[in-house]
Amino acid sequence: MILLSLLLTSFVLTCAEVDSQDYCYAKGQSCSTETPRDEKFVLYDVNPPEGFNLRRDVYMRFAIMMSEAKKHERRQNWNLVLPPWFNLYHWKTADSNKPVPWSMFFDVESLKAFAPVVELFELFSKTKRKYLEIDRLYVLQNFPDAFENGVFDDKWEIDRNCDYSGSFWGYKNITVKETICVKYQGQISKLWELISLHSADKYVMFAHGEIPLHDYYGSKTFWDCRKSMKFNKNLINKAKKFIYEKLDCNENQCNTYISVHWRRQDFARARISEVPSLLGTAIQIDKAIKKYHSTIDYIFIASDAQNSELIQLEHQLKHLGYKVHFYIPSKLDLEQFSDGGIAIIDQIICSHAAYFIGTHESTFTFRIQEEREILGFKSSTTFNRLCPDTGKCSEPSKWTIVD
Ligand SMILES: Nc1nc2c(ncn2[C@@H]2O[C@H](COP(=O)(O)OP(=O)(O)O)[C@@H](O)[C@H]2O)c(=O)[nH]1
Ligand SMILES: *[C@@H]1O[C@H](CO)[C@@H](O)[C@H](O)[C@H]1NC(C)=O
Ligand SMILES: [Mg+2]
Repeated sequence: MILLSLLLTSFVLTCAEVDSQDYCYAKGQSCSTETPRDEKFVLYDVNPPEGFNLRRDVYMRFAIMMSEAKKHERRQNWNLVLPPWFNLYHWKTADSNKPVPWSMFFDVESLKAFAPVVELFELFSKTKRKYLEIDRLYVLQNFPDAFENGVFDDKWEIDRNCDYSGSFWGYKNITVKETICVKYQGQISKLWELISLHSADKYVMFAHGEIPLHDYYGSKTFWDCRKSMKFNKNLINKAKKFIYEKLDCNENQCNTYISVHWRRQDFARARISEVPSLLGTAIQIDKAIKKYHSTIDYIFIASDAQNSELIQLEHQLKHLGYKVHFYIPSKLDLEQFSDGGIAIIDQIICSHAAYFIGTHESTFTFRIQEEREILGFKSSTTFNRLCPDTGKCSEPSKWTIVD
């Protein structure tokens, strides 16, 4: 009898809990003090000279921060605005002076399944005003000495002077109520301390979004976010078609070709001690194939090198008996995908190769390595680098997947 009454009480209690929740929903509001309609937005911008692939990592830091916010009742109404791709330094062809939405390169539905993100144009269509007024723009800056007293502490400090070096992606109708300069170092989640300084703010922006660091680089959440960064379908299809037609493979893990990311331009000029010469590149590729995949004779090369250099490298490798492939976009491809899309197609093709050799400390290479981890390649086929012709050649860092 006692047991039965105990059971009954707990049954009644459970019902009561369900009831009170239903009540909140029925009244069209969540149980928190704020209504779900009171949406708030974080915008961010990155140091203008930074390239596409570092920006992809900065996105992950913010996306993880916003996805984690969903676990806090009082942060649930925050969204992240995807900063348009604008005026990228490495994009030489096409009209790069127009802001490009993320859907051009990524599967935005997939991004949204990981974190509450919106494209800037979606936000525009939500605002009824003629301009978008940002409540607070925090311009982040590094501390002059990151290791004050010998330690790297997470900290921030309001500063007096600074400039916003960006241009709001070229939009003249974005304005700012107040700009605040902040010296900042450490994990990105500390940005909530800044946000809470003005709790009524609806639009908050951070300039120099590359300064805050990942809370946990390489964690499971990191990889969940990374997996959600699927590319736009048209880019995937284009790359797969090339792999099928030119490299004779119809699977995710190909055994018909090896791939190389041969970063040149500024790397060949300013990082002489880390990258090989043209001839040195050919010799190293040949050695790696002989050692690991002596039956393969297809080589795919992704590069930002000038045509004249590519022709020479191709010549060297052909001389050694290989069949060399580049993805050379037609005029139409270039119009459809733009420089940014072409680079992604190069990355996808590199990702599916039996064996990959990258360039030391290139974020373009890092993103290919992550993609290969997601595709399930053995790490030994992925974390390989081109070495300088002479001198030290350190092992590449291995960031392996956490499922
Ligand atoms: N198509 C193509 N573009 C490349 C390649 N390597 C570099 N680039 C271009 O140069 C930029 C390099 O900048 P970034 O993305 O910051 O990578 P990182 O400088 O190598 O760390 C890329 O975003 C591309 O626009 C390549 O192999 N193929
Ligand atoms: C700002 O201008 C762009 C066109 O330059 C327009 O598409 C956008 O809707 C405008 N934003 C707002 C908030 O009116
Ligand atoms: Mg770069």
